[in-house]
Amino acid sequence: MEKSALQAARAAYQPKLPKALRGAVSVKEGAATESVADQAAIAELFPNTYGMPSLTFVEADSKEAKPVMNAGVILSGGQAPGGHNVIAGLFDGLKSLNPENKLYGFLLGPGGLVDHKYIEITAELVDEYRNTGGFDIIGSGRTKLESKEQFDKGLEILKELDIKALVIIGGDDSNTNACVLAEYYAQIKAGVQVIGCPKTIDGDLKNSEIGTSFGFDTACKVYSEVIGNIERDCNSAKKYWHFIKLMGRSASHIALECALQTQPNLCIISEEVEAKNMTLDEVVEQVATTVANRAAKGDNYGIVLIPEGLIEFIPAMKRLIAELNDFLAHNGEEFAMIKKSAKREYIISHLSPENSAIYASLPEGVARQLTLDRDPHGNVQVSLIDTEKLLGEMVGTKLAEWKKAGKFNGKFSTQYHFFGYEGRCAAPSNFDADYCYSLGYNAAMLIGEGKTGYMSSIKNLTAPAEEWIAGGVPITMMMNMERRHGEMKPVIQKALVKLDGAPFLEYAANRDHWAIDTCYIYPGPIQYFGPTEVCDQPTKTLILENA
Ligand code: FBP
Repeated sequence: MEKSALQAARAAYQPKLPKALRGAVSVKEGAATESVADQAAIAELFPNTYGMPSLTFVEADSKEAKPVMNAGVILSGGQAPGGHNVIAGLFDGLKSLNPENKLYGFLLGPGGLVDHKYIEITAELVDEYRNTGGFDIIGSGRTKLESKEQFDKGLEILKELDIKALVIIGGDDSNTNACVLAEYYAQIKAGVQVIGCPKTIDGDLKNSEIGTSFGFDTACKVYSEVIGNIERDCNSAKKYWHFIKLMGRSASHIALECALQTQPNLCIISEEVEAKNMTLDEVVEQVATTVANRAAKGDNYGIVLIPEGLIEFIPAMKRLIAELNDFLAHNGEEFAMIKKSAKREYIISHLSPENSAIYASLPEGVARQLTLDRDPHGNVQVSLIDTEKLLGEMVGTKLAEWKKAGKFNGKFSTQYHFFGYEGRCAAPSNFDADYCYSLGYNAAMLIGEGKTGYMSSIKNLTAPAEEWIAGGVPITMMMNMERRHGEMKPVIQKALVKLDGAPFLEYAANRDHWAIDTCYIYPGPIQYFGPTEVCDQPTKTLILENA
């Protein structure tokens, strides 16, 4: 593979490991754990993997030779910067346990395990991908691993390749499935360990034991660079309002972090909209008021950040989507047969009066987007909904009304942007390069200790990498029971933006000032070489949460 000069230089970068993982390791067991909620129900569903202790690795005097073993790895769900380094760390960690160990990669996500599609990850292959972005070394996919048939089919290939441990790199849903798989293989005594790794740019897989999911750092820095560029353009020409939608299927962590890095005029936080029980019209009013206030001082330009999950957090829209989900689950085939031009009327005539009225009031494009296919986990594909345009157009309509009433006397021209795919495969920042390599290496150490049902955990992330704390967290510890497709299921609790958390409070303390004045910050591109305070800073979210 041909490399750019930067790629060639980055290939030589040796990611930093926590001190405890740099030589021989031994494991220290903590106290027994409990799930975050619904303890009795989770304990009953996971009799073999519930209540295990949390683990910490510490330096040991001498290295114990481990028997030869093969391992497998799967990349699951959306891409996130640093995935290749998780695999590189896992590969190096396995080789440090025993140079004869082999690593197999299942292709295009969990489906590769079920369909027996795999490659051996060799030293030459892994060297091609060190410190690069993307998941293309083996590809990723969203097949949901959940049925006994899939688990048994997977076990056939694991046995054939003599694989004793499987590492699943994924978000909350994929790690939930990893935990179910670990439990099942333990129950049937399959002799296969399952270890999870916390991945997602969305940043919503985190808790007391997992500081952040990998990829969040790089993705936010890439988006913030581009938002900063747009702010500068905006501040130069002073003629547009830019509506920028940012990825994050549910949680608004990406939008909030980018707001802290770039200080836009407004950042909508879905969790706040939900907590305040706001209607779509109230959200529109909030944006229009910001536009009008700036116009009153002659500033007909600005920046609005919008989290892509917003639509599902507006309580009335949430109720509409819930009814649509149920309705389409039961009537999907009939709906697919209806002529395109009649689909809207068909939905309107079948929903409850409240939801039907809301659906009918939505612009054509958004209404259609809400009926598109769900992802394999049953989620509306919010990245396909043009929320930024919906908001911009509705704000335009409101300002036109205000103009007639003499309440607005400015200009309102819009530009729309959606940042998501641009950042998911970016070359990892130093933070993500080090964090991901450590997560992978650490996963190998958990395998070496014979553990299953654990998530690889690296803590103390605002300190220099050598002081990071490596260990494992039982995945059951992160679980609670939630209603999914009409049934109560054990799932990893999603971490939404906390309205009493330090990152949101920091934004809330500054937003009135940022709304009216122009306080933009232009963060510029990720830097790899140079002073630590420029190259090795974690996100503001992590710094504020750990302050
Ligand atoms: P994961 O939760 O699997 O990491 O994916 C998150 C995400 O990047 C969201 O931000 C976005 O809504 C979604 O993936 C897009 O999915 P797709 O890649 O299937 O279009």
